[in-house]
Amino acid sequence: MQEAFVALGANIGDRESSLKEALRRLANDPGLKVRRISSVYETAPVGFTDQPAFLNMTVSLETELEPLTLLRRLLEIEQEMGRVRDVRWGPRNIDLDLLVYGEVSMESTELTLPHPRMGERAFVLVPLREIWPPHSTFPWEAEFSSFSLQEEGISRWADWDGLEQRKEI
Ligand code: PH2
Ligand code: MG
Ligand code: MG
Repeated sequence: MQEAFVALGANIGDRESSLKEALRRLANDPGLKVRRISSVYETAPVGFTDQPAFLNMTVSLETELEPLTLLRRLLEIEQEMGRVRDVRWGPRNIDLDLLVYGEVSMESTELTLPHPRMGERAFVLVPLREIWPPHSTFPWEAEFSSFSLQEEGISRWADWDGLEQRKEI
């Protein structure tokens, strides 16, 4: 059994419902067990900045699926949820990114682990650090410490429990 970490993001449509729907699909997948769920953050767009603010969060999963199989399952959930890919780094109703898979380090055209740009992204590291196993060192602590949440345009939106209570999942 491996522990994998996934980033979720949404910035068009009903962002909250999209995160919940993605979580529901992960939780209902027989090959996956959702272990930890971060708070939800509202974050200023990075990369292509002329687009609406995102909601971002992270989850950890227990799985026996191989990394590529897990990646393909995540992309499949995006497809099932009607994700349209057009602008790179552009608006999306749901984005599921595989960040970390156990201790695996790999580089291929389809998948690089850990995710190659995660160290620069406060919208990834802030929710990821929240759910990182408490007794192991967070590998991006230096990058994390260099961020100012205000400068990065990140604010806490809700904790997951609060979000679940607002609307039925
Ligand atoms: N995702 C991107 C590009 N820019 N900015 C924020 N704040 N959050 C994201 O999830 C995000 C982004 C490409 O996947
Ligand atoms: Mg992404
Ligand atoms: Mg993606």
